[in-house]
Amino acid sequence: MSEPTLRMWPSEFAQRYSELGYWRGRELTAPIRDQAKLNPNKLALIDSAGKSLSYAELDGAADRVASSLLAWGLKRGDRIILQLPNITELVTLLFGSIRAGIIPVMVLPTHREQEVSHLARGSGAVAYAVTDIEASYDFRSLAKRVRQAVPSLQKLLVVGETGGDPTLTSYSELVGAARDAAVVTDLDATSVALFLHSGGTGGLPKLIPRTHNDYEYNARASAEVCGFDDATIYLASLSAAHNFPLACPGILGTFIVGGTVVLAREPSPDSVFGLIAKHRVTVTAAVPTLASLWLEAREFDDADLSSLRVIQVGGAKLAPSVAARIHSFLGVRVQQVFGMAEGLLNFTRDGDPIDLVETTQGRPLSPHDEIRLVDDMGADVADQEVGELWTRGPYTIRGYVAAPEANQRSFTADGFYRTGDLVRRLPSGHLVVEGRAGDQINRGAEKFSSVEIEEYLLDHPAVREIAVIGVPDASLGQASCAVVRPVDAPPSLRDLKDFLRSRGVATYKFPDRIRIVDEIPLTRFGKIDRKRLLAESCTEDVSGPVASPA
Ligand code: OOB
Repeated sequence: MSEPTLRMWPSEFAQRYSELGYWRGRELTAPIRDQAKLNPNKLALIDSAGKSLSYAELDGAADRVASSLLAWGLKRGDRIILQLPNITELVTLLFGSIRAGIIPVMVLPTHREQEVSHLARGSGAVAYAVTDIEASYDFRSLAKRVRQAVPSLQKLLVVGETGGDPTLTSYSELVGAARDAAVVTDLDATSVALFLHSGGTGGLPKLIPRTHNDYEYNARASAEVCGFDDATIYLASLSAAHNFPLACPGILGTFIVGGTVVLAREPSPDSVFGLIAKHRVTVTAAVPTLASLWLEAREFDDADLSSLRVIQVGGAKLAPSVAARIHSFLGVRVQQVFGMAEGLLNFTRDGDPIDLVETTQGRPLSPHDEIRLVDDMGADVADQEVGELWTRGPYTIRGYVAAPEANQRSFTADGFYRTGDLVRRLPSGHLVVEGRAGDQINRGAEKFSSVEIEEYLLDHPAVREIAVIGVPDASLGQASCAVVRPVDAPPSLRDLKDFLRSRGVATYKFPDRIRIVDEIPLTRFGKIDRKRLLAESCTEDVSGPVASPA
């Protein structure tokens, strides 16, 4: 496919970030090679199945994966979709691809045909790596359906059983056959190392190009601010396809300082507490709903968590009461992290007063993160007023891939990313997230665009008009509510969910509630009046508990 034009940092910014020593001109996996030389036998990685790799083994595995993928027929610049749980092979495939100059596209295990096909088309992916069966879902069938829908994507790699299907390639056979040879890389550090995906505004998720330079800085600077060192034992409990556990500081930040990463295949309290006790984990990251779940479970669990010093919490707003309980009940320090796959990260710091740690979402990572808080007209708001957060800096992208309309909407002419977050800044520089502008729903830290779901549901025969809105919810922060003007007999919530499932949409985007109306209010520009709908709120909860499986 023809290369989509990437919007990158103008040369004067690139030069400044290099001169400041933020951008080091190194390939993203080079720090692993460094550690393999410095501490070859140090434990780098261990997963829930007990599979472990020293730094020398991790470095060797990345080389073997790199040469295997090239021998398989992939070329530098090709894109490979990675959709795997937190297992060793996710890490080796990620670093092996990057080292070979094959660009991984990070997809969540919860994504289905709609999301994966969209990201595969947008990236022009030629290969797709999945597991066999995970949580009773057959990812091989999903991969085959996506292959049928996306002509560029022909090569499917399975970590696990191929089930005898000759059109699927087995990871262990492919990589097992590779010779041991260090891959020599001469990759341009200003080029794209990997693609993350956005939570989505105005439709389906978009591709976020992260370069070797900016992503290495992202992880290294995060590790420094969070005090990670070679004694750090980091537990990745959230999906490693997400920026937070991957590089904030996460897996990559831990490797940069020579610590140890533990991978949790699933984030249930049993699994996580067991791993913390077994591996003497010192730090982990959670979204607020997960942190609350751990807190509840801790009432009945006496696993030895004495090694744990910090829980980083981010992805959605953390209630101060939950932050306080993590301190008082778990005896663990909380660090709030307000970040985005597009770049900007904010952290509360170790020495911050406790009230700032519990009630703010931290302050920017880099001295060169530029922050503006603006009103509807793009003018700076007064001190301590709420405004929309705009940002640019050494690790915040300048544009999405192949998304000219989104770029027009989400980036200013002078390169600021319009986050859509409504934020207040305290005199200390700490930011407090007060809400969101626009159409994004943040359901327990899983984000999606209401417009995307409205578009699918408009095809439902019983739906004449529809608006999907985020409504306050005690356990999820926000739940989604479908406000429906029916054609005739109203559809049930179950009907809508079944319809979305048949379309191959990720389950977390299914509405939690439904409200039947005679009319959907519109603004004077003819758009759905979300503010008015929200004010009327979704009181008719016919779905039962929102956290129940869809
Ligand atoms: C993280 O990244 P994304 O890309 O999944 O979501 C970004 C959005 C932000 O724009 C904001 O709306 C929300 O998620 N968010 C928070 C938050 N952290 C993220 N809202 C309130 N409080 C927080 N602490 O979610 C992400 C990426 C890197 C590190 C941490 C989170």
